[in-house]
Amino acid sequence: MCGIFAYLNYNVARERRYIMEVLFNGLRRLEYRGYDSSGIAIDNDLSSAAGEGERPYASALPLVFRQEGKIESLVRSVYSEVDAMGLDLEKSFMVHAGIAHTRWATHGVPSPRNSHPQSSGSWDEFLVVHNGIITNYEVLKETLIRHGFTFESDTDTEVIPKLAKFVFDQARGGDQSVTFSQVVIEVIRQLEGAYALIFKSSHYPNELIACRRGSTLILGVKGLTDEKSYAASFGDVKTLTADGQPKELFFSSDLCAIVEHTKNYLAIEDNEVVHLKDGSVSVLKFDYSKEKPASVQRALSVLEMEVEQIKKGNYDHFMQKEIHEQPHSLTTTMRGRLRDKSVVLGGLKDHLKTIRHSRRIIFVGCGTSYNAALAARPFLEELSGIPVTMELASDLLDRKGPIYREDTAVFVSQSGETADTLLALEYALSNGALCVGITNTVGSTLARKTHCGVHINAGCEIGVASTKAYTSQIVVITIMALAIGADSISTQSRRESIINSLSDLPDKVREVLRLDNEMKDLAESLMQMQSLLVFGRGYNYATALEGALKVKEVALTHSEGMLAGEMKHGPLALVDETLPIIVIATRDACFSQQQSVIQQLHARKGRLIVMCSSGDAASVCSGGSCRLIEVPLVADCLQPVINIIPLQLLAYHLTVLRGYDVDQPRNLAKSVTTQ
Ligand code: UD2
Ligand code: GLU
Ligand code: MG
Repeated sequence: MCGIFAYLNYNVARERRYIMEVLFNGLRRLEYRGYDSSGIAIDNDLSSAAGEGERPYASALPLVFRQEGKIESLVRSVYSEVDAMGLDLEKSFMVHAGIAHTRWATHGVPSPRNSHPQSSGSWDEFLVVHNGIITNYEVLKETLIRHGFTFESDTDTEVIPKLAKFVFDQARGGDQSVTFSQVVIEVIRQLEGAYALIFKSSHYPNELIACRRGSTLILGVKGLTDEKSYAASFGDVKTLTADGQPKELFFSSDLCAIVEHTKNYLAIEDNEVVHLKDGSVSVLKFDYSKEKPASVQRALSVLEMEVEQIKKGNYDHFMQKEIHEQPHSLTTTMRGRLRDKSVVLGGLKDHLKTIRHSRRIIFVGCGTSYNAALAARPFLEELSGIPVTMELASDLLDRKGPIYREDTAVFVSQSGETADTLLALEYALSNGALCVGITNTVGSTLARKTHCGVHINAGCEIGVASTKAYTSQIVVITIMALAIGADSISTQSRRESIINSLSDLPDKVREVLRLDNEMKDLAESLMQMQSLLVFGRGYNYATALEGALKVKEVALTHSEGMLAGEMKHGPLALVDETLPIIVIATRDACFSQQQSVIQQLHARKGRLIVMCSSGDAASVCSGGSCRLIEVPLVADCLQPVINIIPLQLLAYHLTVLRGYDVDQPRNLAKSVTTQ
């Protein structure tokens, strides 16, 4: 979670103000991931020497700015500080390395002192930005304190720059010349835990080093002389060599912050150390068991993402944009995957046989991703005939629930970086299960560590509350069920009818989105509520859970999704004239049971809102008064895709009306990369 961004311009003149703006903008692009504080480091001028004693290096002193709260408050404080110190913003640099960070505190409260860049001490000889957690920081800290270091923050991160200084001083003390990458490799040898790191050092001016273990980090390369794509040439050579050509290099925690600069990128892998120096990029692979890291050849990829995907366009919020984008995102999810009477999933076709022979299919996920799997589960059971069980990743880990070699474990995660899901994946891999990934993020840890899988291709999702990824996940799992069941003759006509419905789905989604104003009205009438219940069953049990989760996440209102079949076993006691209850009663095999639920709620004078299929209004609400949400009817197993949309809209409008932050709800982050 949280973010890293860095910008290095080489052989091209860039003014200080421009460099700062590129860094700020990078952070703004990463804002959606959630954070509580931020910071940047850029270079000062050579002549100025603030601080005590003699400067231990010849290059310019870095300037470090850190602030708690929103990025805009960092921006304001940086400009007022540089103004106060009379720093020349028009000063131009032919080469300059700047780093930036948004922090999601794991060790130490959000405060300027605990924000990153973290420093090696006075003179800021080494500066580090870090995403993740260093699990052995306490022992490292003790050792460093014994060597005379004093710590200023409560973070785990601070040991990293201090360790770098320690390694550097030791090598220098022994009169050895030591390269920046040698220092960094020596440092990461000592680190345990998960990290993405960028190092900046005044001993190695205008160089940057990035490395990762477990957290995503992307390098972007933009050539400036000609239109030549580095993607074409980089693959052939060991490194992107020092060709003297002007270029701009970027590091970022995800592609969203890079796409506006360049489409040439490299997804850095675990234990790779990427060194930017004199306009060259070299990649070293580090191995604990070996003394020396090996230089590796990596090819740049070309990004298939457009800048529009990361802008709000005509919408007020990303969540709103993403809700309304669903006809389009579902179309891209299905693109190339539906044939006339069959489906194709390139990522699964070689594994279908193994899946069909597995003794059990286990879905593993958290939050919305779990709900998406739950929504698609009945159809997968129907078509595969295999028992399908559901696991919340953290609970599976807590229980160490049994997983066998004969199992297929399907991991669902929008970001592909959800810590709990990744740990559950490690666990399932070690137990020998076939591991399948379902994710929105190409190059994510989940995509790389699973045996096979499917990308949902829903496009960048920026609102913290997942909307379009949810519906695309359901559709992908439904297509997966069709692929697994494709060898059975008895279900042929059922499969064909679902494939037809899938093709119509984007249009039906367009139709249900027209309820926008009606949902705003409903939100107004529910403004004062303390709590909301949502009852669903069958295909739409998941809709109840997910609808309630949306209301909780963004509208910050207590809300529970419940299995309607459980109503009489407790929840009925809550029913009175004030508590709003949404009952999902669209047409499917459970319709008559839901009708009887509505009758019983009427009998207790419940405050009902009924979601029904268009045309069913009169029949569902015969026994008393209720508010209706009429939605288009689609195939039963696809109805959850339609039914969630009014609830997404409701949560959205409630949030706006109440004046809360839609895209970055209190206390939540987009990708939960810590346990
Ligand atoms: C691939 C290409 C797509 C297009 C298409 C043409 C990628 C990412 N996709 O899409 O751009 O060229 O072929 O037919 O290049 N995988 C995992 N775990 C996961 C998700 C995916 O192992 O969690 C694997 C999967 O098994 C496959 C690869 O990643 O080997 C790509 O998966 P996909 O779903 O993008 O595949 P496909 O054929 O739809
Ligand atoms: N563990 C580090 C800290 O608390 C980094 C957290 C992050 O990923 O932003 O400062
Ligand atoms: Mg989520």
